[in-house]
This record gives sequence, structure tokens and C-alpha cells, in this order.
Amino acid sequence: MATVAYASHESTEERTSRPVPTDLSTFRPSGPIVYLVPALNEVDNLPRLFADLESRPQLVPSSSSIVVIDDGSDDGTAELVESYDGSLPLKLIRFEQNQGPGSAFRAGFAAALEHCPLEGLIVTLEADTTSDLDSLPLMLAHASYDADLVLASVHGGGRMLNVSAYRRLLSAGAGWFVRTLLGIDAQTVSSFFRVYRASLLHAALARYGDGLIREPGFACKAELLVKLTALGARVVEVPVDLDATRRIGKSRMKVTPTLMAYGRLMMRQRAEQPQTEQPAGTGALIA
Ligand SMILES: Nc1nc2c(ncn2[C@@H]2O[C@H](COP(=O)(O)OP(=O)(O)O)[C@@H](O)[C@H]2O)c(=O)[nH]1
Ligand SMILES: [Mg+2]
Repeated sequence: MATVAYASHESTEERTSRPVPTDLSTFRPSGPIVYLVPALNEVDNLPRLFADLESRPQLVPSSSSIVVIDDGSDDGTAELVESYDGSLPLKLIRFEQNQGPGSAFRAGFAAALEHCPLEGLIVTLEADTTSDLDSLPLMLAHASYDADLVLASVHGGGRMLNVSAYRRLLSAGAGWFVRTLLGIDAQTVSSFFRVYRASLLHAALARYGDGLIREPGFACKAELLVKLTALGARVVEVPVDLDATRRIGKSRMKVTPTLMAYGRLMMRQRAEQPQTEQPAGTGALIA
């Protein structure tokens, strides 16, 4: 596990920073968890995600919710969620027209923070079940003990299984870009699988308002990481395996618009840096 951008502002007394317990079998987060699952035409994959979560009730403590953000799917994704009658506390946000995962996260965070207490956790997760949920207890534990943001890291100890060389290259390239050109010391920057402290997102929305996520597409994850790090978020990476054979259907990521968005992000960050950057140790975050 690599620790990145560990801001030195431990002065805020309420902020928790304790060692993560070695035995996670009895660990339970103290607050609810809100799962945000952006979905575009995932009718074939969502039943497996629901089954994965149903088989791990400890990951869905009381008052938790699982919010699927359907983004103009035409394959019955929304109808599948609406007709679900199992044990999971499912909710649906539905866009009639496709707006992209960045827009989905913007709506999802706003909805989650309306009800989620400061000690709650927000997990963002792909609908396609490619990320290994067995890593989630450790991610939740870090978010509860010593991190504000936990990244699932295929490049920081996890493995990319059955992933094409092209996609590996794109993913590694995104990491290089964010490290080298945006100055963030993280190995994996583009995975959707993350855990955020609700308190971090509250602080970020107070700081950036509607401008927190400006990228509507896949580059939103890098954008968020840059902005949250500038706020002084303590970021921890947990190794997570990604297995592409678990996905039915093709990736929905559009490569050219995503690359263009990374370029736009860099230009914008460079233009805005003097206003948004804070010196280390003065993070505005409160736990
Ligand atoms: N809301 C929303 N979700 C999307 C969109 N495109 C992809 N997704 C979802 O985002 C997640 C990641 O997409 P995926 O196709 O697996 O991308 P990859 O893992 O980078 O190949 C999946 O849950 C998709 O259903 C979109 O335009 N809007
Ligand atoms: Mg995927």
C-alpha cells in the first residue's frame, strides 16, 4: 500500500488518524455507506453487482443506500433497478439523456450528502463488477481510520487481469499524466472504485461549489483527485485486482474525448492553481 499526499494538518482534533486494525473480520464502519454506481447500459452486469453486495451484508450497514445513476441507458437498466425486490437498499437517479459519468457523480454526491452524516462514507463503484469487492473492507477501514480518500489501486499493488495491452497503456498513461503534469503522487488515478469520507466531500463542495466536478466524462476522477488533494485530503491507495472477464459487453469509455478532457484539465488547473492551491499543512478539511 502506498500513501500519497499525506497533508500535515493533524492539528484538527476531531480528525481521526489511528492505525487500521490488522483483523478486519469484525470491523464495521461507524456510519452509513452510500454507494454511487454510474451506469450506462449495464442491464447484463448489474444483477451480478447486486448479488456480490447481497452476499456481503457487512458492507451494507443500516441506513446505507446503493444509488444507481442511470444515464440515458436504452437497454432497460433503469427498469431493472426499479423492479429489484431483493434485500439491498437500492435507489435510482435517472437521466433521460446521456450526460457522462462526471455529471452522474455530481448528481450522486449531491444526493448522497443530503442525508449522509459527516462520519458516513461514500463508495463510488463501477456497475460492471470488474473490481474485487473483497478489497473493500480494507478500503473502508482506511477511510474510517487514517484517510479521507481511498483509491483502489491496480498500479499500486493490485493486478489488471485479462485487460488488453492498449487499456493498460491508457491507464498507466493517465497515471503518468496526473503525476507528472498535475503533481499528484498517486499510482492509480482513473479507477471509479474509491471511498470518500462524507466530511471530505462536504468540505470540497463548500470550497468549490458547483465547480467541484467540471469534467462531465471519465476525466472527472483525475479532476476530483487533484482538487481534493489541494484541499489537504489524506489519500491512501489500497491494492485491488481488476478482472475484465467479469464484465459482459464492452467498455463505455470513449478514448478520444477522455484524452482531450485530460488536456483541458491540465490547462484549467494551471490557469487556476494560484487561486485553488493551499500550502501543505493548511488544509481546510475537517473530519
Ligand atoms: N452515468 C454514466 N455512467 C457511465 C457512462 N459511461 C460509462 N459509465 C459507467 O461507468 C462505469 C465505468 O465504465 P466502463 O465502461 O466500465 O469503463 P472502463 O472500466 O474504463 O472500461 C460503468 O459502471 C459504466 O456503466 C456514462 O456516460 N454515464
Ligand atoms: Mg469498467
